[in-house]
Amino acid sequence: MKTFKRYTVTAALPYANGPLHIGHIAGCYLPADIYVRYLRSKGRDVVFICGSDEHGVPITIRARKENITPQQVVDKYHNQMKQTFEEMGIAFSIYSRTSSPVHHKTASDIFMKLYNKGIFQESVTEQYYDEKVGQFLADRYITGTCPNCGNPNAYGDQCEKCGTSLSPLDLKNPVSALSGEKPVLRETKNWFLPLDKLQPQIEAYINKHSDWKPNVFGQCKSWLSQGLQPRAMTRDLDWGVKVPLKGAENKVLYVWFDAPIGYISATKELTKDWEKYWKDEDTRLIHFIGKDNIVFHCIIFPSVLMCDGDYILPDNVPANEFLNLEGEKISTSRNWAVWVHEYLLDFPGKQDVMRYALCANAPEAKDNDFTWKDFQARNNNELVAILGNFVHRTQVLTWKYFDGKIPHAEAYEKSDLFVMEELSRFPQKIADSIETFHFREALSELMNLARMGNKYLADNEPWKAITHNPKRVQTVLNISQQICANLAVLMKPFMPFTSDKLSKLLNVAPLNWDAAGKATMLPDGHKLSEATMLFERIEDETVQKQVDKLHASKTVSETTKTVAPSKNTIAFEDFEKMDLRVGTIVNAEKVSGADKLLKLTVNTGIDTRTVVSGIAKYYKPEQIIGKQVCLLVNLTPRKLRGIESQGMILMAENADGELIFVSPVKTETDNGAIVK
Ligand code: B3M
Ligand code: ZN
Repeated sequence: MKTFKRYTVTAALPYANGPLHIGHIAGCYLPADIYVRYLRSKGRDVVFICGSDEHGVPITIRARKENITPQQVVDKYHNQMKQTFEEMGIAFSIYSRTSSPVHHKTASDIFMKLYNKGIFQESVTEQYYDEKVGQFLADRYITGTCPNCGNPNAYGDQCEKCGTSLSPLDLKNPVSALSGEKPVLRETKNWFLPLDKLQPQIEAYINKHSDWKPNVFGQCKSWLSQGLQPRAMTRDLDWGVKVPLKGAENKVLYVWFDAPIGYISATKELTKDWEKYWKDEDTRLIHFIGKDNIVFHCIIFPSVLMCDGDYILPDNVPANEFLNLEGEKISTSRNWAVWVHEYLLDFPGKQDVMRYALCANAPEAKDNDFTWKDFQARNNNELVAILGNFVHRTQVLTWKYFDGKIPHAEAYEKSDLFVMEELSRFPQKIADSIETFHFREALSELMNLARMGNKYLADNEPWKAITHNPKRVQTVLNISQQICANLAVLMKPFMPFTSDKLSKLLNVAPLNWDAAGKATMLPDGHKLSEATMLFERIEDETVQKQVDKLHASKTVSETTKTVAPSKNTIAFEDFEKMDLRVGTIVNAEKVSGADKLLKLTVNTGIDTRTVVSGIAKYYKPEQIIGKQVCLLVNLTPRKLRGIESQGMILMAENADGELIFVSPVKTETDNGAIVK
């Protein structure tokens, strides 16, 4: 493997259109920070680059919603995000912003360089135009029905329900989000990056990186296999980096052209020496991102860099999958999120607990779920019970028996030698995992070191040995303290605040990675600082409060803003005609040839009957067997796909257009109970 002289590590530039939530942190900022802190600890030359992405439609959409200008939006959120990152200990070398003059110049210079090289293809295409507001419509400003799944609220670039990427022309019944009117098609000229022609070069580049994470490499291959298409690098919008060409006055650079260049601009702002971080083959360029940004970082940005010709290409793009929250997708618009700035207020001084929980449960290979229960368990059962407990016992015993001074280790026994031998392997083990972007694994190795310490104490019982063999206690506590000192070094990338706290407890200056692995980090007689706890328990009511807050502040999605108008009133007698009951689904199976339908067997309390329900898209049979539901039992039976359906299950359509059960809230309601 090639050795590099220096590293340029970037983390995706978050849109400055709202506060940061834990999904952002888990997705790319925390892994990037762990990686960089590790490299710094190894004494490597590294710049860690990030900043706000202040262009693009997400900003203008926000501005419209808040009824302020796009500039006001980015000013507001840029500062807030910058502060949140700092407080979470995400230690960028620079946190810049794409509205900076340096960035506008850098992006437009690179655009002009490609233009002058004759790279762009000028094409006139038809774009949707809103005649009422006199504006071309960005893909995101057009909504309509998804041709793939029928979601009526799909966007012009993507259907968020089925995940298909779309172009505005694919949508059925398109509507302008600006005016609510039906848009018209109008011709406009734009400059396209001919990805189709670049495909062979890009393919060669991707193929050299089959070591990338399977999710990343796989996505690239699938894009390539579909055949790359030219992509417009300019857009008919008024917010962004102006296109530096005559006749393009009302156009800006495509946000995905300018944003990754933001990494370069920020490095320029950071250091006069920026070129070596971007143009020297001995520099390793690594982009940490979330999975929705893969194609932009692995295909489009490298294409731009290749066309420019002066830059190195990304050597790795360790993208994470998504983090869900309490079983649901994190959603800004539905306010289903744990906002980091709120966490910091609610849990002062507990940055590392969240860092730990997010890393231990990071969506590295698949989407993962954050729950407050898991957060509590990670804290109580791991940080407090394993790591904190080991360090605390070691400190307290050393104070008790040796007045807070590191005792001299007398003769080593076999078990001591074994522990020291194991200890010597941890730095490399953890480093190997970090260097290959397996941060969960790295963190669990760190905890294994603390576990080993606990076991060592438990096996040797210094609290008993002190009465008959104080010399033995000296050795045991000496080694235990050395483990603590190692922990302080090795935990730093993951839990920098706790690492500093532990270094203070041990009364040592923070040390670098290569100092670890030895059982001689603390010399005999070294005086410790007073013993305090590293972590404290988190009680049930504390996390319950967070869960309650989450549910209470959940808002109904904007996508359901078209709430159906209420129907005509009916007489009570009419309502009474409906026989609604609680029943239990005792069996469920697919209906062959009908991908929407499930054949359910329901115990209604009255009888056990068959109900055919159009919910196959939302539930797998095995998920719903045993579930209690409400159903209408006196509906005239009707045949669906040859099966007689004897009733109807009550379902509600949620904000994402999915059907969810209307279930009795208290479980274990008797089947047959009347719903009224
Ligand atoms: N702002 C997209 C995002 O936040 C985008 C990343 C830019 S990285 C150059 O998902
Ligand atoms: Zn769809």
